[in-house]
Amino acid sequence: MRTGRTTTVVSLAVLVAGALASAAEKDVPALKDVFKDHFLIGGALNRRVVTGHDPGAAAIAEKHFNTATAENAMKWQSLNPWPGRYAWDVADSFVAFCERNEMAPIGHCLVWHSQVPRWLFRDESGNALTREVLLARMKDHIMTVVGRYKGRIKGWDVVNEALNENGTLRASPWLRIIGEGAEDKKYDFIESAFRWAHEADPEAELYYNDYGLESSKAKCDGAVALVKHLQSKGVRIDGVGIQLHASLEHPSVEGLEYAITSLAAAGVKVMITELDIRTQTRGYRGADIGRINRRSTQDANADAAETQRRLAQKYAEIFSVLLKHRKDITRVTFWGIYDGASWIGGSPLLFDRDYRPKEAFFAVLSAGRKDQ
Ligand code: 9MR
Repeated sequence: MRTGRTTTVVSLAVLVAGALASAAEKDVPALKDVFKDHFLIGGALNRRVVTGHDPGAAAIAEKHFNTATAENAMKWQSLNPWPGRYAWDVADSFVAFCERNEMAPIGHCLVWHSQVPRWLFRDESGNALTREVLLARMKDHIMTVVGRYKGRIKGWDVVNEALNENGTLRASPWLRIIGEGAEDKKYDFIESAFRWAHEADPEAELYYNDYGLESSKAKCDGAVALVKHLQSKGVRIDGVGIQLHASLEHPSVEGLEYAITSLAAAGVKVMITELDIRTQTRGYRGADIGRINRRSTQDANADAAETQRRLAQKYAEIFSVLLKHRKDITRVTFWGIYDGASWIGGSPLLFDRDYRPKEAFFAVLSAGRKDQ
């Protein structure tokens, strides 16, 4: 059993460690200053950060980021878990946090097949919806959510992860129900989502966001086709987000450059929207959340010095590519702030579990400084 004395000693140790970590943090330059002439720098913020329960992470975000994305708070399941009922608290806190700290807020995400409530694709009797009813639900959701934050969100991930690895559209309920299996209706759900988002907030930028664009040329070509389709219909699309959930071996420089240059050539802004580098060497390593099992990817090697060195090298390589293409890249957002709160476990970010900058942080810093 823990005595009062042990608790005091432990708390003191935690306080001292925290103070040392924040002292170390104070000495380092802010990433947003280092990259200010190139692109915005940001991170995904979770509920604890925006509601004041993780001050260490909030301090890092305030210092280093000039943009932020809601990690989960604006997903359909979080905002609209029951028909007609919305839970705004955390999303409101996210937007307020960004405004207090002068970070451009990014809304994530309006139309996705994941993190959606069960009721969404079924009627009251449990039957599949018709195209018209699903379109009406989508419109209602987009007008409500985008409308609520009108004028306060810099840009929305309007459609997330709609493509397969081979560049065809994923057979999600959105495609199946609204597309009705007809070739000439396949882009309808995407087109409608972008039109309504624009109607709800004409000033907001609108993005398509996906993973694996840097590792599959076919998938990247699919994103280019999607952009061109929207453009041919006169529908606003400002940018494409390359999520960039990387690993110590992936992506190749060539794959990343292919994605950046092909998307830029299609006439949209390119953004890196969910950057992290997976350090575990076991288990499934892609970004398909349906296949992630965190326990199976536990790996003691993630914190080893050798892993940290390789992590720093991979970050340096990625940033050298991003800086080379900076005229086409408007934003780079990390998927989280520090290792302790990453979705993926291991050691994938620039700050460790004690909020201290890692070797990877200094590698990114020096890549930026070389280019100033
Ligand atoms: O980081 C998010 C994690 O907390 C959630 O449990 C997960 C569930 O959907 O979603 C994570 O974020 C995903 C993002 O919204 C879209 N691209 C992949 C991200 C990592 O899974």
